[in-house]
Amino acid sequence: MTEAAAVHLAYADLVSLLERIFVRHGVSEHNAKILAENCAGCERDGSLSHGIFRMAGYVSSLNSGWVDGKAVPEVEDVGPAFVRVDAKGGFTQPAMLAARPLLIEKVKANGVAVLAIRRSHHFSALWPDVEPFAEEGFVALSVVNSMACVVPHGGKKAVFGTNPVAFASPRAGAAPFVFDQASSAIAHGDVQIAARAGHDLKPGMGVDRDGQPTNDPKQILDGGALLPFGGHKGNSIALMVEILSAALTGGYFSGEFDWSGHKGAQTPFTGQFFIVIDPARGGNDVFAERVAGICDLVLEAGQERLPGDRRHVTRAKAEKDGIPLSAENHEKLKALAEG
Ligand code: NDP
Ligand code: PYC
Repeated sequence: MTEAAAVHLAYADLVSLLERIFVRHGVSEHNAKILAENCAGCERDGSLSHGIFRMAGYVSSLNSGWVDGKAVPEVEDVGPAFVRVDAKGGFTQPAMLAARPLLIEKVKANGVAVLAIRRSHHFSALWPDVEPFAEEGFVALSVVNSMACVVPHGGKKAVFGTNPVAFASPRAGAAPFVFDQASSAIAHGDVQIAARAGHDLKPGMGVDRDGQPTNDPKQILDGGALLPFGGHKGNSIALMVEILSAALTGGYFSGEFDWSGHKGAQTPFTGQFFIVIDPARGGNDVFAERVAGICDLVLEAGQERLPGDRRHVTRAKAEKDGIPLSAENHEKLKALAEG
Protein backbone atom coordinates (compact mmCIF):
# COMPACT_ATOMS: atom_id res chain seq x y z
CA MET A 1 0.00 0.00 0.00
CA THR A 2 1.64 3.26 -1.05
CA GLU A 3 -0.71 5.88 0.40
CA ALA A 4 -0.94 6.36 4.19
CA ALA A 5 -3.08 3.67 5.82
CA ALA A 6 -6.20 5.18 7.33
CA VAL A 7 -7.56 1.97 8.80
CA HIS A 8 -5.98 -1.03 10.47
CA LEU A 9 -8.27 -4.05 10.57
CA ALA A 10 -7.79 -7.18 12.63
CA TYR A 11 -7.55 -10.27 10.42
CA ALA A 12 -10.88 -11.57 11.78
CA ASP A 13 -12.61 -8.27 10.95
CA LEU A 14 -11.28 -8.25 7.40
CA VAL A 15 -12.37 -11.88 6.97
CA SER A 16 -15.86 -11.02 8.17
CA LEU A 17 -16.12 -8.00 5.80
CA LEU A 18 -14.95 -10.09 2.82
CA GLU A 19 -17.28 -12.93 3.79
CA ARG A 20 -20.21 -10.49 3.65
CA ILE A 21 -19.14 -9.40 0.16
CA PHE A 22 -18.91 -12.97 -1.10
CA VAL A 23 -22.26 -13.99 0.39
CA ARG A 24 -23.93 -10.85 -0.95
CA HIS A 25 -22.74 -11.78 -4.44
CA GLY A 26 -24.00 -15.34 -4.46
CA VAL A 27 -21.35 -17.41 -2.68
CA SER A 28 -22.51 -20.04 -0.18
CA GLU A 29 -21.60 -19.30 3.45
CA HIS A 30 -19.27 -22.32 3.50
CA ASN A 31 -17.36 -21.20 0.40
CA ALA A 32 -17.43 -17.53 1.40
CA LYS A 33 -15.56 -18.27 4.63
CA ILE A 34 -12.85 -20.16 2.73
CA LEU A 35 -12.42 -17.45 0.09
CA ALA A 36 -12.52 -14.62 2.63
CA GLU A 37 -9.82 -16.25 4.78
CA ASN A 38 -7.71 -16.83 1.69
CA CYS A 39 -8.03 -13.25 0.43
CA ALA A 40 -7.56 -11.67 3.88
CA GLY A 41 -4.48 -13.87 4.39
CA CYS A 42 -3.00 -12.51 1.16
CA GLU A 43 -3.65 -8.93 2.24
CA ARG A 44 -2.25 -9.61 5.73
CA ASP A 45 0.97 -11.06 4.27
CA GLY A 46 1.41 -8.22 1.78
CA SER A 47 0.58 -10.40 -1.25
CA LEU A 48 -1.18 -7.33 -2.56
CA SER A 49 -1.70 -8.50 -6.15
CA HIS A 50 -4.03 -11.15 -4.70
CA GLY A 51 -5.48 -9.46 -1.64
CA ILE A 52 -8.39 -7.05 -1.50
CA PHE A 53 -7.33 -5.67 -4.90
CA ARG A 54 -9.01 -8.79 -6.31
CA MET A 55 -12.41 -8.33 -4.65
CA ALA A 56 -13.88 -6.26 -7.49
CA GLY A 57 -12.81 -9.00 -9.92
CA TYR A 58 -14.36 -11.76 -7.77
CA VAL A 59 -17.62 -9.79 -7.65
CA SER A 60 -17.56 -9.03 -11.36
CA SER A 61 -17.02 -12.73 -12.21
CA LEU A 62 -19.77 -13.82 -9.82
CA ASN A 63 -22.19 -11.23 -11.20
CA SER A 64 -21.45 -12.35 -14.77
CA GLY A 65 -22.58 -15.90 -13.93
CA TRP A 66 -19.16 -17.23 -15.03
CA VAL A 67 -18.28 -18.85 -11.69
CA ASP A 68 -20.60 -20.73 -9.35
CA GLY A 69 -20.02 -19.49 -5.82
CA LYS A 70 -22.33 -22.18 -4.45
CA ALA A 71 -20.64 -25.10 -6.22
CA VAL A 72 -20.28 -28.28 -4.18
CA PRO A 73 -17.17 -30.12 -5.34
CA GLU A 74 -17.24 -33.85 -6.05
CA VAL A 75 -14.26 -35.75 -4.64
CA GLU A 76 -13.29 -39.03 -6.34
CA ASP A 77 -10.96 -41.67 -4.90
CA VAL A 78 -9.31 -42.91 -8.11
CA GLY A 79 -6.22 -44.76 -6.92
CA PRO A 80 -4.10 -45.60 -3.88
CA ALA A 81 -2.29 -42.28 -4.26
CA PHE A 82 -4.57 -40.32 -6.58
CA VAL A 83 -7.48 -38.04 -5.69
CA ARG A 84 -9.52 -36.20 -8.31
CA VAL A 85 -12.00 -33.39 -7.75
CA ASP A 86 -14.58 -31.94 -10.07
CA ALA A 87 -14.97 -28.39 -8.75
CA LYS A 88 -18.20 -28.08 -10.75
CA GLY A 89 -17.44 -24.59 -11.98
CA GLY A 90 -16.67 -23.23 -8.51
CA PHE A 91 -13.45 -22.00 -6.90
CA THR A 92 -10.50 -24.34 -6.35
CA GLN A 93 -9.94 -23.55 -2.68
CA PRO A 94 -13.18 -25.21 -1.46
CA ALA A 95 -12.47 -28.11 -3.83
CA MET A 96 -9.01 -28.59 -2.36
CA LEU A 97 -10.31 -28.42 1.19
CA ALA A 98 -13.05 -30.95 0.40
CA ALA A 99 -10.39 -33.38 -0.86
CA ARG A 100 -7.82 -32.67 1.83
CA PRO A 101 -8.75 -35.36 4.40
CA LEU A 102 -8.64 -38.13 1.75
CA LEU A 103 -5.43 -36.73 0.28
CA ILE A 104 -3.71 -36.68 3.70
CA GLU A 105 -4.95 -40.21 4.43
CA LYS A 106 -3.32 -41.36 1.18
CA VAL A 107 -0.09 -39.48 1.84
CA LYS A 108 0.16 -41.15 5.23
CA ALA A 109 -0.60 -44.57 3.76
CA ASN A 110 1.68 -44.33 0.70
CA GLY A 111 4.24 -41.65 1.45
CA VAL A 112 2.98 -39.60 -1.48
CA ALA A 113 -0.30 -38.69 -3.16
CA VAL A 114 -1.50 -36.34 -5.85
CA LEU A 115 -4.61 -34.22 -6.15
CA ALA A 116 -6.02 -33.21 -9.53
CA ILE A 117 -8.71 -30.52 -9.51
CA ARG A 118 -10.61 -29.67 -12.69
CA ARG A 119 -13.38 -27.31 -13.76
CA SER A 120 -12.16 -24.82 -11.17
CA HIS A 121 -11.48 -21.09 -10.83
CA HIS A 122 -8.31 -19.83 -9.10
CA PHE A 123 -7.95 -16.10 -8.57
CA SER A 124 -5.50 -15.96 -5.70
CA ALA A 125 -1.90 -16.51 -4.63
CA LEU A 126 -0.79 -20.13 -4.43
CA TRP A 127 1.18 -20.07 -1.18
CA PRO A 128 -2.00 -20.35 0.98
CA ASP A 129 -2.67 -23.67 -0.78
CA VAL A 130 0.68 -25.28 0.09
CA GLU A 131 1.86 -23.66 3.32
CA PRO A 132 -0.63 -25.53 5.57
CA PHE A 133 0.66 -28.90 4.29
CA ALA A 134 4.19 -28.00 5.40
CA GLU A 135 2.85 -26.79 8.74
CA GLU A 136 1.54 -30.34 9.16
CA GLY A 137 4.92 -31.84 8.31
CA PHE A 138 4.46 -32.59 4.58
CA VAL A 139 6.27 -31.36 1.50
CA ALA A 140 3.84 -29.92 -1.06
CA LEU A 141 4.03 -28.62 -4.58
CA SER A 142 1.14 -27.06 -6.46
CA VAL A 143 0.65 -25.54 -9.90
CA VAL A 144 -2.30 -23.77 -11.50
CA ASN A 145 -2.79 -22.42 -15.00
CA SER A 146 -4.76 -19.26 -15.72
CA MET A 147 -5.80 -17.22 -18.78
CA ALA A 148 -3.76 -16.93 -21.99
CA CYS A 149 -1.68 -13.78 -21.60
CA VAL A 150 1.89 -15.09 -21.97
CA VAL A 151 3.57 -15.63 -25.36
CA PRO A 152 5.83 -18.68 -25.59
CA HIS A 153 9.56 -17.90 -25.86
CA GLY A 154 10.11 -16.55 -29.39
CA GLY A 155 6.39 -16.83 -30.15
CA LYS A 156 3.81 -14.29 -31.25
CA LYS A 157 0.51 -15.42 -29.74
CA ALA A 158 -0.39 -15.73 -26.06
CA VAL A 159 -0.79 -19.41 -25.18
CA PHE A 160 0.15 -19.75 -21.52
CA GLY A 161 -1.33 -18.29 -18.40
CA THR A 162 0.91 -16.67 -15.81
CA ASN A 163 1.01 -20.22 -14.41
CA PRO A 164 2.51 -20.10 -10.90
CA VAL A 165 4.35 -22.83 -9.03
CA ALA A 166 4.34 -22.96 -5.23
CA PHE A 167 6.44 -25.23 -3.04
CA ALA A 168 6.41 -25.69 0.73
CA SER A 169 8.60 -27.73 3.04
CA PRO A 170 8.87 -28.10 6.80
CA ARG A 171 11.98 -26.41 8.19
CA ALA A 172 13.35 -27.00 11.70
CA GLY A 173 13.25 -24.04 14.05
CA ALA A 174 11.42 -21.74 11.63
CA ALA A 175 8.27 -21.33 9.57
CA PRO A 176 8.12 -23.68 6.56
CA PHE A 177 10.25 -22.79 3.56
CA VAL A 178 7.76 -21.60 0.93
CA PHE A 179 8.16 -20.06 -2.49
CA ASP A 180 5.35 -19.05 -4.80
CA GLN A 181 6.12 -17.58 -8.18
CA ALA A 182 4.50 -16.96 -11.55
CA SER A 183 6.22 -18.50 -14.57
CA SER A 184 5.69 -15.21 -16.42
CA ALA A 185 8.19 -12.38 -15.91
CA ILE A 186 5.57 -10.66 -13.75
CA ALA A 187 2.13 -11.63 -12.44
CA HIS A 188 -0.83 -10.21 -14.36
CA GLY A 189 -2.11 -8.67 -11.12
CA ASP A 190 1.09 -6.64 -10.76
CA VAL A 191 0.74 -5.41 -14.35
CA GLN A 192 -2.77 -4.19 -13.50
CA ILE A 193 -1.49 -2.50 -10.33
CA ALA A 194 1.32 -0.77 -12.27
CA ALA A 195 -1.16 0.37 -14.96
CA ARG A 196 -3.46 1.80 -12.32
CA ALA A 197 -0.60 3.59 -10.58
CA GLY A 198 0.83 4.89 -13.88
CA HIS A 199 4.22 3.18 -13.36
CA ASP A 200 6.33 1.63 -16.11
CA LEU A 201 7.52 -1.96 -15.75
CA LYS A 202 11.15 -3.07 -15.85
CA PRO A 203 12.33 -3.99 -19.36
CA GLY A 204 11.83 -7.55 -20.58
CA MET A 205 8.40 -8.26 -19.11
CA GLY A 206 6.02 -7.86 -21.99
CA VAL A 207 5.18 -6.97 -25.56
CA ASP A 208 2.57 -4.71 -27.15
CA ARG A 209 -0.19 -5.83 -29.55
CA ASP A 210 2.35 -5.85 -32.42
CA GLY A 211 4.72 -8.11 -30.51
CA GLN A 212 7.19 -5.28 -29.86
CA PRO A 213 8.87 -5.04 -26.44
CA THR A 214 7.18 -2.50 -24.16
CA ASN A 215 7.55 -1.35 -20.56
CA ASP A 216 4.09 0.22 -20.59
CA PRO A 217 1.66 -1.95 -18.56
CA LYS A 218 -1.33 -0.44 -20.37
CA GLN A 219 0.00 -1.61 -23.73
CA ILE A 220 0.49 -5.10 -22.32
CA LEU A 221 -3.09 -5.14 -21.05
CA ASP A 222 -4.48 -3.61 -24.25
CA GLY A 223 -3.85 -6.47 -26.67
CA GLY A 224 -0.24 -7.10 -25.69
CA ALA A 225 1.13 -10.01 -23.68
CA LEU A 226 3.64 -11.03 -21.04
CA LEU A 227 6.85 -13.01 -21.53
CA PRO A 228 7.86 -16.13 -19.60
CA PHE A 229 10.51 -15.42 -16.94
CA GLY A 230 14.04 -16.51 -17.87
CA GLY A 231 13.45 -17.06 -21.59
CA HIS A 232 13.20 -20.69 -22.70
CA LYS A 233 13.58 -21.99 -19.13
CA GLY A 234 10.53 -20.21 -17.73
CA ASN A 235 8.76 -21.18 -20.93
CA SER A 236 9.22 -24.87 -20.17
CA ILE A 237 7.91 -24.36 -16.65
CA ALA A 238 4.82 -22.58 -18.01
CA LEU A 239 4.29 -25.50 -20.40
CA MET A 240 4.71 -28.04 -17.61
CA VAL A 241 2.09 -26.16 -15.58
CA GLU A 242 -0.37 -26.38 -18.50
CA ILE A 243 0.28 -30.15 -18.75
CA LEU A 244 -0.15 -30.84 -15.03
CA SER A 245 -3.00 -28.39 -14.35
CA ALA A 246 -5.07 -29.00 -17.47
CA ALA A 247 -4.05 -32.06 -19.52
CA LEU A 248 -3.64 -34.24 -16.43
CA THR A 249 -6.61 -32.98 -14.46
CA GLY A 250 -9.11 -32.78 -17.31
CA GLY A 251 -9.34 -29.00 -17.00
CA TYR A 252 -8.95 -26.34 -19.71
CA PHE A 253 -5.66 -24.99 -21.04
CA SER A 254 -5.23 -21.26 -20.38
CA GLY A 255 -6.24 -20.39 -23.94
CA GLU A 256 -9.04 -22.90 -24.22
CA PHE A 257 -11.97 -21.69 -22.16
CA ASP A 258 -14.44 -19.21 -23.68
CA TRP A 259 -15.63 -16.53 -21.31
CA SER A 260 -16.76 -14.15 -24.05
CA GLY A 261 -20.42 -14.77 -23.21
CA HIS A 262 -19.89 -13.60 -19.62
CA LYS A 263 -19.20 -9.88 -19.65
CA GLY A 264 -17.12 -9.00 -16.61
CA ALA A 265 -15.72 -12.51 -16.11
CA GLN A 266 -12.20 -12.34 -14.68
CA THR A 267 -11.55 -15.63 -12.91
CA PRO A 268 -9.66 -18.20 -15.05
CA PHE A 269 -11.56 -21.50 -15.45
CA THR A 270 -8.81 -24.12 -15.53
CA GLY A 271 -7.38 -26.77 -13.19
CA GLN A 272 -4.95 -27.19 -10.32
CA PHE A 273 -2.54 -29.98 -9.41
CA PHE A 274 -0.84 -30.92 -6.13
CA ILE A 275 1.84 -33.41 -5.12
CA VAL A 276 2.08 -33.99 -1.37
CA ILE A 277 4.90 -36.07 0.16
CA ASP A 278 5.55 -37.43 3.64
CA PRO A 279 9.26 -36.66 4.07
CA ALA A 280 9.54 -39.32 6.80
CA ARG A 281 9.49 -41.92 3.99
CA GLY A 282 12.83 -40.58 2.76
CA GLY A 283 14.44 -42.41 5.67
CA ASN A 284 16.04 -39.23 6.89
CA ASP A 285 15.10 -38.52 10.50
CA VAL A 286 16.57 -35.04 10.30
CA PHE A 287 14.79 -33.90 7.14
CA ALA A 288 13.53 -30.61 8.61
CA GLU A 289 16.98 -29.89 10.08
CA ARG A 290 18.54 -30.54 6.66
CA VAL A 291 16.12 -28.05 5.10
CA ALA A 292 17.05 -25.48 7.74
CA GLY A 293 20.71 -26.25 7.02
CA ILE A 294 20.52 -25.56 3.29
CA CYS A 295 18.50 -22.38 3.92
CA ASP A 296 21.22 -21.20 6.33
CA LEU A 297 23.93 -21.97 3.78
CA VAL A 298 22.15 -19.83 1.21
CA LEU A 299 21.93 -16.91 3.61
CA GLU A 300 25.54 -17.34 4.76
CA ALA A 301 26.56 -17.29 1.11
CA GLY A 302 25.11 -13.81 0.79
CA GLN A 303 21.49 -14.09 -0.34
CA GLU A 304 19.73 -11.26 1.44
CA ARG A 305 16.63 -13.18 2.36
CA LEU A 306 14.69 -16.31 1.58
CA PRO A 307 11.34 -16.54 -0.20
CA GLY A 308 8.56 -16.15 2.33
CA ASP A 309 10.62 -13.95 4.69
CA ARG A 310 8.97 -10.75 3.45
CA ARG A 311 5.51 -12.29 3.96
CA HIS A 312 6.31 -13.37 7.49
CA VAL A 313 7.64 -9.94 8.45
CA THR A 314 4.51 -8.31 6.97
CA ARG A 315 2.29 -10.87 8.70
CA ALA A 316 3.90 -10.28 12.09
CA LYS A 317 3.41 -6.52 11.74
CA ALA A 318 -0.22 -6.97 10.69
CA GLU A 319 -0.85 -9.30 13.64
CA LYS A 320 0.50 -6.62 15.96
CA ASP A 321 -0.93 -3.44 14.38
CA GLY A 322 -3.77 -4.72 12.20
CA ILE A 323 -3.92 -5.02 8.41
CA PRO A 324 -3.37 -1.60 6.83
CA LEU A 325 -6.02 -0.43 4.34
CA SER A 326 -6.40 2.98 2.72
CA ALA A 327 -9.65 4.79 3.52
CA GLU A 328 -10.56 4.53 -0.17
CA ASN A 329 -10.10 0.76 -0.27
CA HIS A 330 -11.97 0.32 3.00
CA GLU A 331 -14.90 2.34 1.63
CA LYS A 332 -14.87 0.31 -1.60
CA LEU A 333 -15.07 -2.93 0.38
CA LYS A 334 -17.90 -1.63 2.55
CA ALA A 335 -19.77 -0.56 -0.60
CA LEU A 336 -19.35 -4.05 -2.08
CA ALA A 337 -20.66 -5.56 1.14
CA GLU A 338 -23.65 -3.25 1.44
CA GLY A 339 -24.36 -1.59 -1.89
P1 NDP B 1 7.26 -12.48 -6.79
O1 NDP B 1 8.21 -12.39 -7.91
O2 NDP B 1 6.91 -11.25 -6.06
O3 NDP B 1 7.82 -13.50 -5.70
C1 NDP B 1 8.08 -14.83 -6.06
C2 NDP B 1 8.73 -15.58 -4.92
O4 NDP B 1 10.06 -15.09 -4.75
C3 NDP B 1 8.03 -15.39 -3.57
O5 NDP B 1 8.09 -16.59 -2.86
C4 NDP B 1 8.87 -14.28 -2.91
O6 NDP B 1 8.85 -14.34 -1.50
C5 NDP B 1 10.25 -14.61 -3.43
N1 NDP B 1 11.12 -13.44 -3.51
C6 NDP B 1 10.80 -12.24 -4.06
N2 NDP B 1 11.89 -11.42 -3.97
C7 NDP B 1 12.87 -12.13 -3.37
C8 NDP B 1 14.21 -11.84 -3.00
N3 NDP B 1 14.76 -10.65 -3.22
N4 NDP B 1 14.94 -12.82 -2.39
C9 NDP B 1 14.38 -14.04 -2.15
N5 NDP B 1 13.12 -14.37 -2.47
C10 NDP B 1 12.37 -13.43 -3.08
O7 NDP B 1 5.92 -13.24 -7.23
P2 NDP B 1 5.22 -13.31 -8.64
O8 NDP B 1 5.11 -11.91 -9.13
O9 NDP B 1 5.88 -14.30 -9.49
O10 NDP B 1 3.78 -13.86 -8.22
C11 NDP B 1 2.97 -13.07 -7.35
C12 NDP B 1 1.78 -13.86 -6.90
O11 NDP B 1 0.87 -14.00 -7.97
C13 NDP B 1 2.06 -15.28 -6.40
O12 NDP B 1 1.49 -15.40 -5.11
C14 NDP B 1 1.34 -16.18 -7.38
O13 NDP B 1 0.79 -17.36 -6.83
C15 NDP B 1 0.25 -15.27 -7.87
N6 NDP B 1 -0.25 -15.69 -9.16
C16 NDP B 1 -1.45 -16.34 -9.22
C17 NDP B 1 -1.94 -16.81 -10.41
C18 NDP B 1 -3.19 -17.59 -10.49
O14 NDP B 1 -3.53 -18.05 -11.57
N7 NDP B 1 -3.93 -17.75 -9.42
C19 NDP B 1 -1.21 -16.59 -11.66
C20 NDP B 1 0.07 -15.93 -11.47
C21 NDP B 1 0.51 -15.48 -10.26
P3 NDP B 1 7.98 -13.24 -0.66
O15 NDP B 1 6.56 -13.60 -0.90
O16 NDP B 1 8.42 -13.40 0.75
O17 NDP B 1 8.33 -11.89 -1.24
O1 PYC C 1 -1.76 -12.33 -11.26
O2 PYC C 1 -1.26 -13.44 -13.06
C1 PYC C 1 -2.01 -13.19 -12.12
C2 PYC C 1 -3.25 -13.97 -11.97
C3 PYC C 1 -3.89 -14.70 -12.91
C4 PYC C 1 -5.01 -15.25 -12.30
C5 PYC C 1 -5.03 -14.83 -11.01
N1 PYC C 1 -3.93 -14.07 -10.83
